[in-house]
Amino acid sequence: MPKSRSSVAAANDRDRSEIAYVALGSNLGDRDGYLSRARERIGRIPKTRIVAESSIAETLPIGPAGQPMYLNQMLAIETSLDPHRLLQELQSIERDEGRTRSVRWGPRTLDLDIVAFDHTQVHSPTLVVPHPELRNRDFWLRQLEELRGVK
Ligand code: PH2
Ligand code: MG
Ligand code: MG
Repeated sequence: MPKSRSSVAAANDRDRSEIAYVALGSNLGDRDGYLSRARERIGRIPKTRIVAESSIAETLPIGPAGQPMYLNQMLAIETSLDPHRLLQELQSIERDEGRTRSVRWGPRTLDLDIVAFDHTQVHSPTLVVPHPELRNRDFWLRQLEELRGVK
């Protein structure tokens, strides 16, 4: 028997949308270009729209020494995608923008992290939200404040 429309939708969607906070980071190559393409691509994720953009901060690299400075930004998005589906979409954008996964916390062209949801927590082997590093990154905390203040 063919799957009903509702059971197909249930695999990827939630009943209602919610606000997610997505961190953008880049410390290799044309950093502004990577962030700008990331915003453009995130705006085209299905069932998702950008609600607000934080300012862009230049930040000291956390992790192995000798890396270039980062540009970091955060977006508030409204999405009805399931958190793991959203993660897949973000990882696909990272791959398209030349991201390779080698050194932990090493330099990267584009890093997209789900930092928090307004009403959901996730604890799975592939995704933890709120992001475990949120409390340790003052620039994320500031950008999250900025975004929660405007919506
Ligand atoms: N991301 C990392 C490792 N180190 N440092 C800064 N300044 N900004 C980041 O976004 C960042 C980092 C791994 O996700
Ligand atoms: Mg990261
Ligand atoms: Mg990441």
